[in-house]
Amino acid sequence: MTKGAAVLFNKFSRRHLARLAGSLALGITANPVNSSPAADQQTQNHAASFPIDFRWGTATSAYQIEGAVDEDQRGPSIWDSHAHRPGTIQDRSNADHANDHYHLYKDDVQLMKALGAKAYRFSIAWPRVFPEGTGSPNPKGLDFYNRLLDELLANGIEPFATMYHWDLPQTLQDRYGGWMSRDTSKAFADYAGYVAEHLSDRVKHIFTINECSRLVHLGYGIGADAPGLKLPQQELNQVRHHVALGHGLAVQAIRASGRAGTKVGPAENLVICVPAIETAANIGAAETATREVNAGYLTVMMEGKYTEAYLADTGKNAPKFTAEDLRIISSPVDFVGLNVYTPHHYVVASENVSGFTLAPLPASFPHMDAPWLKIGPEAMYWAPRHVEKIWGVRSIYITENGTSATDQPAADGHFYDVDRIMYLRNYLTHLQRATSEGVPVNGYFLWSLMDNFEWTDGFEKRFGLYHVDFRTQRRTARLSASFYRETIARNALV
Ligand code: GBH
Repeated sequence: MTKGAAVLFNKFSRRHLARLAGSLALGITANPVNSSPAADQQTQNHAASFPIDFRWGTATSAYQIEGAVDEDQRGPSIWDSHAHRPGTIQDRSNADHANDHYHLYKDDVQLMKALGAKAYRFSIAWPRVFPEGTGSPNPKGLDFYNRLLDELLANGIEPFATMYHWDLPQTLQDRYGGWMSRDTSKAFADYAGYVAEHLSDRVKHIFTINECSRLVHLGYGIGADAPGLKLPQQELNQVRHHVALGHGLAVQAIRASGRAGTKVGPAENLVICVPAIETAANIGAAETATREVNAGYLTVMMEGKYTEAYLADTGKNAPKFTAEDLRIISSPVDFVGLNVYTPHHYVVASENVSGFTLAPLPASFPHMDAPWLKIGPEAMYWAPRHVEKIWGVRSIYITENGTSATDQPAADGHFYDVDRIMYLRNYLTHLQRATSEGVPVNGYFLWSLMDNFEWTDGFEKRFGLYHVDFRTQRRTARLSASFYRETIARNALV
């Protein structure tokens, strides 16, 4: 399959690639499509305008790609149970096999290499390393990540590891009710420390938890995601607190057990508040809104306190916590990871008590291949800019950005996912705006390297630069893979 991918790249002519290069520059030139040598020149200039050591990568997560759920003593996770429960997954699928990355990881590293990507964000499956959640580690589970790391490094790709991308060991759900108990927060820290101790000779950047808010809201609030619970408000707020606590405890454990210089931070889906019109008043209001709407997540992690409005809103249902908890939650981090897909709110300054109005989105607001995937490229500017401005964060990674799309093979067999390219080009233009203004973004991980198990959407939503045929496991480069190689990755070579 690796060969197949390379062949496909070669079928796109230089002229074709030059045109692609010209189109990335769309955001900064009035003269868009141009296949003359000047277009190549523009690309060079464009690329050079990202910081020289900027990390360009792709991203995946364990349960979404690995498969091999019963191999080498991996324990069951809450997502195995959830996906096998009737009625949970759109296409009635599960990730028992998924992309079979557990066996095909070497080929998949070659896919990254073919893109020219120099970094890779993946997640470690807790139930492979500790099948029971706690207790005895499973050396065979850890060995998979040893092999993966060695393969990445041998191919010049820098690994960035996420400790928790939602695949909680089922035993911890059974024993503690998962994140309903702070025993799970502690177990998470023990696991994270163990992994850091064994892998931080090769992994220098570690993310704690992927998207706290999604796992809390969808997993314990509305029950769509694993573990499929619909908790009353107080218990839900307590889960949120335990997840934040798990993050903080893991930061401390990774520092205590990892090699000196190991860097650690969260990978959050910040609720992004965009100023509807860029006036000073609206920008200020958008910052105020960002602090409030993220109160249970990034705000408490950065500030070590829940905002007054959050405590007032939750009232008698507020989480129970100690001052010590808040100190742990706000343990200093080395960077903040941000998953940026969509603007969540457009903000207008207001005279009301909060100082802001969240504008309702008209039904006409455009979106990509899912109603939640609203198209607002400026979210890619405002997310990191707010995080720097509000909390003084000095290092930011875009840990995910991308879109699903419905392209089918054309008559010539190629996947022309021009809508994905449109989406990426526009978001990247705003990322460039951020870095060129000095917002300290150090890297970008495109979601996703390849189509994979998209949680409750099953295999129906495809986010990959590579198309995957899940019957044959054949990977085929889409046009967006050429876009990545010819424009995005070139910057890493400047
Ligand atoms: C990320 O979440 C995940 O980290 C990643 O694993 C996933 O594959 C990727 O994005 C693509 O979705 O259906 O109306 O309830 C992205 C943020 C927040 C997007 C919750 C989906 C559900 C909206 N997600 N949202 S809805």
